[in-house]
Amino acid sequence: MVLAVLLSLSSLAAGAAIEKRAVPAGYVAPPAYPAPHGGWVPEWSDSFQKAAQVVAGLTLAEKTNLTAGSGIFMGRCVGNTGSALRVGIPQLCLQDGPLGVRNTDHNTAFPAGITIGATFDKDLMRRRGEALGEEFRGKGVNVYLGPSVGPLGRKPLGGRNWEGFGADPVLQAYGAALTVEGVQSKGVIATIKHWIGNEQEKYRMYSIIQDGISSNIDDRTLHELYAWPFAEAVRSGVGSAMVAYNAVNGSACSQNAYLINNILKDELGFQGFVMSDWLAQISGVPSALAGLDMSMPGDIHTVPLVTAQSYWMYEYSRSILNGSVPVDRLDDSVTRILAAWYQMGQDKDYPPPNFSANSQDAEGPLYPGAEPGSPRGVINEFVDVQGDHAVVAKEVARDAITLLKNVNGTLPLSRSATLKVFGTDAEKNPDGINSCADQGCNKGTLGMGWGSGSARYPYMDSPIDGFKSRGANYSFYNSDSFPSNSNPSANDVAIVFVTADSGENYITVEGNNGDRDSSKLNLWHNGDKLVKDVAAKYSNVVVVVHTVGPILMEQWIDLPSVKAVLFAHLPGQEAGDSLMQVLYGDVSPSGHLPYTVPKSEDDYPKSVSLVSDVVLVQPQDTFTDGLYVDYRHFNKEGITPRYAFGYGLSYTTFSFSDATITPVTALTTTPPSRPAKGKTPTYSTNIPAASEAYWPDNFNAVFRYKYSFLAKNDADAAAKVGNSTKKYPYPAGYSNVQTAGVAAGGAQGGNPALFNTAYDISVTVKNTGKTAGKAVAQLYVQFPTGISFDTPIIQLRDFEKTKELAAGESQVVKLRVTRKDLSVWDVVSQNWVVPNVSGDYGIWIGDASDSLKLRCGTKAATCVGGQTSPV
Ligand SMILES: *[C@@H]1O[C@H](CO)[C@@H](O)[C@H](O)[C@H]1NC(C)=O
Ligand SMILES: *[C@@H]1O[C@H](CO)[C@@H](O)[C@H](O)[C@H]1NC(C)=O
Ligand SMILES: *[C@@H]1O[C@H](CO)[C@@H](O)[C@H](O)[C@H]1NC(C)=O
Ligand SMILES: *[C@@H]1O[C@H](CO)[C@@H](O)[C@H](O)[C@H]1NC(C)=O
Ligand SMILES: *[C@@H]1O[C@H](CO)[C@@H](O)[C@H](O)[C@H]1NC(C)=O
Ligand SMILES: *[C@@H]1O[C@H](CO)[C@@H](O)[C@H](O)[C@H]1NC(C)=O
Ligand SMILES: *[C@@H]1O[C@H](CO)[C@@H](O)[C@H](O)[C@H]1NC(C)=O
Ligand SMILES: CC(=O)N[C@H]1CO[C@H](CO)[C@@H](O)[C@@H]1O
Repeated sequence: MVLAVLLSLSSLAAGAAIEKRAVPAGYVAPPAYPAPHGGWVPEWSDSFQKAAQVVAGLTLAEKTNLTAGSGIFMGRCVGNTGSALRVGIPQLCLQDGPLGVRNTDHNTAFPAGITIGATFDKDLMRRRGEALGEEFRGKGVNVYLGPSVGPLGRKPLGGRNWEGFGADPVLQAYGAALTVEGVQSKGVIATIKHWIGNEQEKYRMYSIIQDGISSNIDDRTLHELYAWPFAEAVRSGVGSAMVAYNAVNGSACSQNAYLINNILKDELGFQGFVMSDWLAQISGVPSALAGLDMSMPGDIHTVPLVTAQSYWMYEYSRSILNGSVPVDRLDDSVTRILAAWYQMGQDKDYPPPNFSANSQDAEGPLYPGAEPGSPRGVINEFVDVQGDHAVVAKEVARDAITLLKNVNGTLPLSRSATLKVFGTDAEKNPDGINSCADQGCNKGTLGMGWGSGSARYPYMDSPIDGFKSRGANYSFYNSDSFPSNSNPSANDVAIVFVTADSGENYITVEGNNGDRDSSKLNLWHNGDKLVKDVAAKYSNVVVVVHTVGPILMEQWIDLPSVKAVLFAHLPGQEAGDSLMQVLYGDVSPSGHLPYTVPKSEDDYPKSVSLVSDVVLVQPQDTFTDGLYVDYRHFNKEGITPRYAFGYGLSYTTFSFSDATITPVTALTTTPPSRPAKGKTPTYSTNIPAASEAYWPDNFNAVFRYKYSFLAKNDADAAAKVGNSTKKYPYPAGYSNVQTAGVAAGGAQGGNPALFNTAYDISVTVKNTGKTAGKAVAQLYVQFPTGISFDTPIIQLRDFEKTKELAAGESQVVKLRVTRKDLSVWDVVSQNWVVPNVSGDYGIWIGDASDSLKLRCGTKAATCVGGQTSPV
């Protein structure tokens, strides 16, 4: 991210003025003040009490020290807050990324978010989270910078979709909530990110020359799609949230009061702390008033590294003394941060960091950002945190593998098959598995995308390793061009490995600036040609795809010799044996697509194309597609995709039968009224003494390090302003009176009645084939006809994976729909409403979004099989 800023600085045209391009008419970023105090839900009240007691005894400089990072590269972790050691509060270590501890060693490189999404397995989602939690804790990380659910996956070319769980809010929600629960069960604070609308990489950041892209999102779409997974993460008690780089409705997410104060902290009842993405903060006072609680990494966004400048730290101390930020706003931020720390039990025996995100050396500069001249010391203890996590990592990689085509039982392979293996993706990067920083290249087996969401591989179990250890009879042609010497013979099975990659914007890979702006939806490295060339010479071709998201397969998918196709997604370090277990039939594949695979890029609405070619003005990205993202769009427009969302074959077959639907909580048009907010800590409104921020005598300051102290003169001058008659000159629309809260709120995630089960559904899943396998029961809701809200034809609301069922074996799977699942967000009443309480909702069950043959109706409370799928 730093690099991006420096690059834009170097291309700064002298004297160029920033032209404002107005957001389209109607999109507004309304004021929303004050920031709600945290601590009002019962689950957090003990932690808030403990935190408030500590905060009451802190000096001003200690408080502001805890709300910001000490600067980029100013400690072992990617983010390091200031401390208050006088009262035993250490610096907090914040570290990327969603799939493993980034930039270190002896860690597990887990399968990416998109891969766990493809398992549709809630138990695995949680167990992967627990393993991640153990690793972050083992390295001494206080705050895990994941999971990511923004981007949602609106743009198929978006660079970071693979960090999240799939292009559907409910799939994202389960991925997020279960990851949060798993990670936090180990005492690590999880971070739900990026709030919100960060759907493309290009133009995401504010710089000297250009404002970050504005995602213009209407209120209903925000609630029903983009905020949905955040709400579920909050409901799981997530301890922190990260705001996105971009703007929403023209206002930067880091200081968008409506988004942070009104929606996240009030309506969704978020009790933890809100941090900025790295260098996303663009102002001091406005971001504080808008509800930001922590500035990361502490630098100003325009010239990091160059100076000790910060929007907060000493400036925050100043703005408290001069009365520009009310004292209770700072107190609330610090209390939220410490409450999260207590909530996870980090006050007891939490290890300090024992790795360096900046260096692989054992010793080196303690503060690389202060070089030359940083004090030196031990920076890496090389602690092995892998435990037995390779087991769950491999299970995820294996159970995500999605079989899309399998003609005539080509798969599983027979043990004696003669294999010809093509494509560089089958074997490790010859330059070294970690030779590209942050995996910023696509060379060798693709186990993850690039950027801050990456981790180093401790090893890479490649597909070739897998073939070797199986004793397969194979020849490998380590090239992405078809070789002339492969000597095809009729019984050979050719296995072709192909990829599509993407990542974060600060690295460009093969012309792709994070987003797949150059490759588009095509395979990389002329993969289409390789598949076609192989298919021209071999009659049994299996294609294995490692991909960040949807690709175009039209050039070869229907070729008669392309017999089988598998998406292995992004398997992390466990790419080899996980695939072998599926290829050779130790297990049946059980992954399902976490997005739609189109036939053409034109299948998508124009509005989800990447915004490009914007110079100096704020790029505008207006979400006119509304609710119609991914399969919701294809269904609405009647476009048949190549493979539908939720699709995935097995080596066996399943039936879904004997479904039941049981009303649990009777519906009403609007939910019962919310519980009142509980008591929150009370804070003094008196501006503290200027002396609380004075530099201590003889303080040994680190060069460029961000401190919260002010020179005596500066502090006194600010205090003089604060003590003037003009108290609190806050912005227009500002109020410092805490509110009772909006109707749609009331608990973590929103009004608790929203999550009441409306109907329990059960279905018998039977393995009707000859081999063992796991099925995924997917539940989609169809709203009743005749309602006054336009709704997508079907929407995923629940899913459950069966255990491995032997041939002939059955399992009764339990699913449910909540009040929220049957509601729409009414922008007028600002509440979730059930559009017709006595309406006949269709609750459709099947194993793909386009294969739903079992319908339960809410009106008659009966279920009928053998139906025509609604899409
Ligand atoms: C964005 O503008 C739309 C249209 O006026 C409005 O409904 C929505 O609430 C706004 N969202 C935010 C986060 O300000
Ligand atoms: C702020 O944190 C830094 C880093 O731990 C520390 O050196 C400094 O003394 C702290 N300031 C206060 C006021 O405690
Ligand atoms: C108070 O200090 C902050 C931080 O330096 C500054 O942005 C703001 O303008 C100051 N307010 C007044 C009234 O001087
Ligand atoms: C499947 O196998 C049958 C019998 O061997 C053969 O007739 C048929 O052409 C095969 N189908 C395809 C698509 O290869
Ligand atoms: C591998 O397969 C080829 C072609 O079927 C065969 O000639 C050769 O003997 C096999 N090698 C082994 C070690 O089985
Ligand atoms: C604030 O101002 C009042 C009167 O203007 C003065 O009496 C008082 O000493 C001042 N307090 C501080 C802390 O400067
Ligand atoms: C609500 O659903 C019931 C039952 O299907 C139907 O009779 C009624 O007309 C619907 N009301 C509206 C306003 O659509
Ligand atoms: C398990 C282990 O070795 N933990 C170490 C991590 O590093 C800190 C120093 O920062 C040590 O105190 C821990 O013992």
